Order: sequence, then C-alpha cells, then structure tokens
Amino acid sequence: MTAVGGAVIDAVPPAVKDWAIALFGTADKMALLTGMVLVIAALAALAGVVEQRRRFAGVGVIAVFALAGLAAVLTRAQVTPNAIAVPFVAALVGMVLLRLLIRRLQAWNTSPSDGDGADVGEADAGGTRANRTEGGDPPARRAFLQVFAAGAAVTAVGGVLAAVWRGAAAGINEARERLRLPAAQSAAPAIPAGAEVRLDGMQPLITPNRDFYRIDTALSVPALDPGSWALRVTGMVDREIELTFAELLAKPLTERHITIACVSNEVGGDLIGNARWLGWPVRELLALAGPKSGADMVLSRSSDGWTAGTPLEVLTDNRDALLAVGMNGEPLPLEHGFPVRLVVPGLYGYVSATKWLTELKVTTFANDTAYWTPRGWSARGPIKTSSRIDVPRSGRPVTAGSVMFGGVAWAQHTGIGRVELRVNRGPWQAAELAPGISLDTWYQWKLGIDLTPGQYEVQVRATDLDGEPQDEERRPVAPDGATGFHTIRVDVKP
Ligand SMILES: Nc1nc2c(c(=O)[nH]1)N[C@H]1C(S)=C(S)[C@@H](COP(=O)(O)O)O[C@H]1N2
Ligand SMILES: [Mo]
Repeated sequence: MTAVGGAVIDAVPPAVKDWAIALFGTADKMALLTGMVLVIAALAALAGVVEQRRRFAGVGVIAVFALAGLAAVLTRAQVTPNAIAVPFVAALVGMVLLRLLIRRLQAWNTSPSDGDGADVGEADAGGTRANRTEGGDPPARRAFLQVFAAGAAVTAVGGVLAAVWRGAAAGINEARERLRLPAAQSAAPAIPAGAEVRLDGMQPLITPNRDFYRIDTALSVPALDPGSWALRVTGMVDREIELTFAELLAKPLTERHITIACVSNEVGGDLIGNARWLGWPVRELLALAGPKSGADMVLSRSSDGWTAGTPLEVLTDNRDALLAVGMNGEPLPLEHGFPVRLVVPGLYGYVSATKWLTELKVTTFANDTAYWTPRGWSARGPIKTSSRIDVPRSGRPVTAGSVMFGGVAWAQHTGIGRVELRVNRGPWQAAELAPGISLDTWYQWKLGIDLTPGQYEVQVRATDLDGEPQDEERRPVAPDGATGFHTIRVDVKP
C-alpha cells in the first residue's frame, strides 16, 4: 500500500504544482493514506459483490489489484523481496477469505432457517435475527455479509502489510538502540552564556528530537539495517567509493549545531529546527573520490529513491556539511534518516538534507534533476534570512505595561546581525539579540515594549551580518522559500 502511495506521489504530474506543494506537508500524507484505504475498501466491497454474482469474479478483482500493487512496488527504487512478496501474500489471503465468506454466505442463503450465527459474532447474530423476523429472502442480511466479507478482506490485506513493515522496523529500532556512537574528534563549540532566552512560551534553543519537524515523501519510514548499509560515491569522480557504516564511524567525526529549515516553512511557521549533529564532513569523502572538473552538483539519493541536488561548491567549501549519524547525542531517529543523512548549513532541506542516504552522484545541474525540481521548485535553494515572533502568542491577550516579545531569527552560514520590531508600522526598535551558537544556527532575541490597552500589529525584521535585511515582500513558499515579515496581532488588556 505504501508502494502504491509512493508511486502515486511520484506520478503526480509536474504541472499539478499545488499538489506537489501540499505533499511537502505532513497532514496531506494522512489524507493520501485515508484516500487509499477508502479505495481499497471500495475495491474489496466490489470484489465481494461480483464474487457473489459470479464465482471467481471477485477473486479476479483482487488479482488485478494485487498486480497493480506489484507494478507499484517494482517501479519503486527500493525493491526488496519483502516488498514483492507483500502483494502476493495479501492477495492470497484476500482471495481465500473471500471464497470462504462467500461459501458461508451461499450456504446461508440456501437454508435461511439453519445456523445460529454464533460463529460470526454478536453483530451478525443480531442482523440475522432482525431479518428472520421479516421472513422470506433476506437481502439486508446478504448486503450486511457482503460488507462484512469486504471488511474482513481489507483488514487481512492491511494487517499483512502493516505486520511486514512493523517487523522490519522493530528489528532496526533494536539495532539503533544497541548502537554506541563514537565521540567527536572535533567537538561542537560550547553554547555561549545567554544564548537561550528564557521567556515563557519560547521554543528551546536546541530542538529535542521528538519535537523536531519531519518532512519527507516517505509514507512508511524506511528501516535500513546499519549492518548492511553502504554509501556509494558515483558519477564524475576519479575513484568510485563504497563506504560502510563501520568505516564511516571509524572516521574522525565532527559535531556541530546546525539549524535546518524546510522550503515550505511559511513566514512565522514551525518547519525549522536546531540540533547538534554528529558526522563526517562530506568534503572529506568527496576529496577521496576526486570530483572531475566540470561537475557542479551532487545528486544525493535515499534508499526510497528520493533525490536532492546540492551545489558541489557548497559540499566542498569550508562549511560543515555532514554525513550525519547522530542527532542531539543519539543515533538519528528513524524518521530523521537513520542510519545516515546529509545536513548542509545554509540550504533548505529539499536540496540538501537527504535522509536514509545511499548514494552521492557527482554530476551537473545540466544533466541531472532532483526530485522536487520538475514539481515546481527551484533547482537551488539557499535558506532565506528570516525571523519569527514566538512570544506573545498571536491573538493571546496580554496585560498593559511593558509587554515582552521574544523569538528567533536565522541567516544560516552568514549569521544574524540585528533584529528589530515595529508596532503599527512605526519606527523599527532594536531587540536584544542573544549570542548565537554559530553562524549556522538560529539566534534568539527579546524586547520589552510599553503598550497601553488596545489592538496592535507587531512585525519583526532580521538583518544578517553582511548588513542584508530580510526581504519585506510577501512571497509564497514556492518556488524557493517564503519571504515577508512575520506579523502578529496583539490584544492588550487594561
Ligand atoms: N529521503 C528523503 N530525504 C529528505 C526528504 C525526503 O522527502 N526524502 N525531504 C527533505 C526535506 S524537504 C526536508 S525539509 C528535510 C526535513 O528533515 P527532517 O524531517 O529531519 O526535519 O528532509 C529532507 N530529506
Ligand atoms: Mo522541505
């Protein structure tokens, strides 16, 4: 089912831009899954109905659906024996169940007076009794049983799929729990005193793993075995390289705080987080491979075939672009790319932060296209300087007097120079900027403003360390990131 979903996602025509945009979000994944469950339920019901009319017709419906599932699995990049077996097993279970239930139903229909319904449960027994009191042919009961048969078939199919995936994920979770990451050779710089502004309602400076936003196209989280994981460096290189997880852990590792953000983050949104990442600098791996002249892009690929295109220059300059294995002192959580992902300071996730990483292909922007590029998103995605007001919460009333404002600002890899607020489009007032952990992380800020009772509009603006203010013009997230000032309404009570 997830393979079908994945194929659906991939098949979205690039022209259907809004669709693709929506899929950056996580809630839409639920909508897609719900839609698929409904389709499967409808198909199962259809199988039940036609099987009743004609023997094996319903079995045929299931077979066609299973073949569609198989086709979907085979067109996915990650074809595992399990994934191929799933449609077969599910179809077989569905067919056997359907035949059994239809036989039971037909036996009933030919002798309506026999059978007490005890072996099909409470609800069915009730239904049977009700029909019997009406006497004659029980179409209501038949319809009920058809739905029951269909429901059972759906449950069987869904159950097999879920069990196969859960079994795999549980094993990998155990492997992750057992894993002990080595200490960093180059430790993360200490967090400066005062970097964390302690105001009620502020987000923590370091985002805990469980609260870290999650964005990807994966309907089920890939469960990769670190024991068999390998990263291949291919394409325009002097030497192709294959690196195992053990080899990666044996490298001198670097630990850094880096704030990553999603291109779909709206102004004021929460698709951004700051973590302490442990990994090996990508530039060192690329240096071993030796990129050929003319190459200008690295196409990174995940186990499920998703790709990001990152400028080669960004991965080879002095910034700490990492092949990350650790997040806030633990192995990467499965949802955040276990066992290995990319983390690149200064670029949106869709062009850099490949989770469940399996390949780095050195290539060119002219010859290769990453996943989101034909779907309405820019091939290049540097993070735009931005800022957010977290305190007070928009629309939450506050008391007149000195009202405390607080929030974050980021200009990854350049650093924040200043943050200002303005009330009702008045003059900009400088906020108190806390020291940043590094140029690659967000900074926190706060400012008390005296306000008398009334309604106010408050805006925030960040300026980077090069003196570039953030863009005032309101632009949507597509094609390369939203701009505009985060604006909140404040209701000041006497
Ligand atoms: N394999 C894979 N990696 C991916 C994606 C994806 O869809 N598949 N999405 C990217 C996007 S758009 C973002 S914003 C970041 C989000 O990383 P996170 O979920 O760890 O916050 O992952 C990136 N890496
Ligand atoms: Mo993203």
